[in-house]
Amino acid sequence: RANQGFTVFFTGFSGSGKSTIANALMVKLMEAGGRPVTLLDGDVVRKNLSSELGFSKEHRDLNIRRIGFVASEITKNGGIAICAPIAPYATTRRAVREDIESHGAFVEVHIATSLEECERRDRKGLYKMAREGKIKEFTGISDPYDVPENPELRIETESSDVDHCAHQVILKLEQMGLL
Ligand code: GGZ
Repeated sequence: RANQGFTVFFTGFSGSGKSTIANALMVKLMEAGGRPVTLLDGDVVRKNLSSELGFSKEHRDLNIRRIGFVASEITKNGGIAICAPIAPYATTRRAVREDIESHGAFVEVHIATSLEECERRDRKGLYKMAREGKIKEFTGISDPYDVPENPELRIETESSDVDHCAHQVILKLEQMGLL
């Protein structure tokens, strides 16, 4: 078990801290050494693998299924995949979980930063544009987000720093016998 492949799948709002925590986790896993780690970050995937897609339910689902496919190939070959899309639909997350669990472990991590906090930070100004109607179908504002009911881990970012959040994932992976 200790050398089986696995996927850490982050989900949460835009600006919740998924990318930041995913990057910190990647550094920790690489320091731990030995195994290749692949980060499939939301905006990098959108630029390279899903560049023709928008944000309708159909397109978001396609995007998540593509990410899930790549992660399952990595997991199958004994690697570590870290995914960090919004992934707003529970049924799509479930489908990806089932695909990956046939090859290794799937660790769903809900980055539970509240919408209010994401909008207050508004690092990229996207929430303001969404409120003004300049961006349509914006998750949390004019598009749905299904809160994960049974994630392996839920992280409250408002009370701890990035390093602590990433460490919580490491502890969970150890607890699951994956590290
Ligand atoms: C949500 C959007 C939208 C809409 C552009 N809704 O903070 P960001 O900028 O870097 O993260 C968001 C990213 C979401 O892409 P994902 O591939 O993670 O979404 S999904 O899992 O639903 O496929 C945001 C930006 O793209 N963005 N328009 N309408 N986020």
